[in-house]
Amino acid sequence: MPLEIVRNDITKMKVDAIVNAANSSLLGGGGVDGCIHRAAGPRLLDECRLLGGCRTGEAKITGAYNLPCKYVIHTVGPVWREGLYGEREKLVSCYRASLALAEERGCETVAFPLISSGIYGYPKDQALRVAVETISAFLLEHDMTVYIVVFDRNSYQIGKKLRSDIQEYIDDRYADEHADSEGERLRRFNAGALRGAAHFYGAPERVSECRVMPERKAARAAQSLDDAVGELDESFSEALLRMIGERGMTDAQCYKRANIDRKHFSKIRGDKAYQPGKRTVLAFAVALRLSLRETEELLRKAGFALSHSSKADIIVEYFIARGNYNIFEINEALFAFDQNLLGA
Ligand code: AR6
Repeated sequence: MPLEIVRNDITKMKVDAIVNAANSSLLGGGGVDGCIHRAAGPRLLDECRLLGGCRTGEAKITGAYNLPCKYVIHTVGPVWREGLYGEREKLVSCYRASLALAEERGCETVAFPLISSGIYGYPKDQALRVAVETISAFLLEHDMTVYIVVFDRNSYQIGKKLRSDIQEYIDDRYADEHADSEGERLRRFNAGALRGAAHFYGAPERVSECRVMPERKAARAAQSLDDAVGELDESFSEALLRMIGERGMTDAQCYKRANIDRKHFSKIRGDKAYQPGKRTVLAFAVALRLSLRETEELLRKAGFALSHSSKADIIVEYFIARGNYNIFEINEALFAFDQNLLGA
């Protein structure tokens, strides 16, 4: 997946490059910088000494020594001073400079911590916003998988207002669904199963039509099965390609907006009967800016439905209902609520 948010210790990431939130001396320090130097071993400091420091907003690259990655990219974030001294621009520049270096070295996978959001005091929700926006803009033009690595729950926050809005939206829907008694759920399940069975075997009048000799009945059943199979609806992949065409989008525009990588998209394109996961379908619904009704239709093509028993579904619904189709913002919110992200 091109942009993923994960909870981990960045020194454990098996990627081509990890990014270090360093200081301008590049000679080590506390926070993630301290962790990286400890895990890489003293030869990292030896190499850093040769670099002559680094200015705020810029980046330099070294080997990774004992770390499981190939490179460490050292960047120096701004110290937060109430946002009055161009901190945002400098932080954007850290991400851009680091990604440019990673690309120059042919890295396909890169992991970032939330730069400046610790000792340098950048408010965490704003630091995350800058990271997500800058990385996702880069990924619209480049093929790379980028991880934002969040160390612990407290170091990850989306805006308070967004969180409480989503929470309210979930409470209104999720709670209803889960307040049902066991008996009521069973009743609904049975009703659904009966509807499914009726749909599968044919409507009641058709059933009565079938009062014929057993062998004729079998022949007719076989024939209708053939007919039914021959009359398959448009598949998920056919529908997806049609919708991309109707919107005048290129494939790349679509899979990038869906946070889906090129290889995964090629598989879908090449296989008419491709069976996607639900999160993949939702990712495309977002990329195609589908309404809730259209989203339901696309989900149905793959055998799914939006469910108020799923927090993730309600969160996606929240964004679609508001016409917010930014997959990266949606993923930030999903992550904040401990749900799997959309995309591959
Ligand atoms: N893995 C992932 N994230 C981590 C880890 C880890 N192992 N450890 C901390 N974080 P900070 P800054 C998170 O303070 O604000 C150093 O002394 C942490 O929770 O490391 O840019 C440098 O030498 C926070 O969200 O970096 C500089 O002097 C984020 O990483 C100064 O700190 C960044 O926190 C740089 O300060």
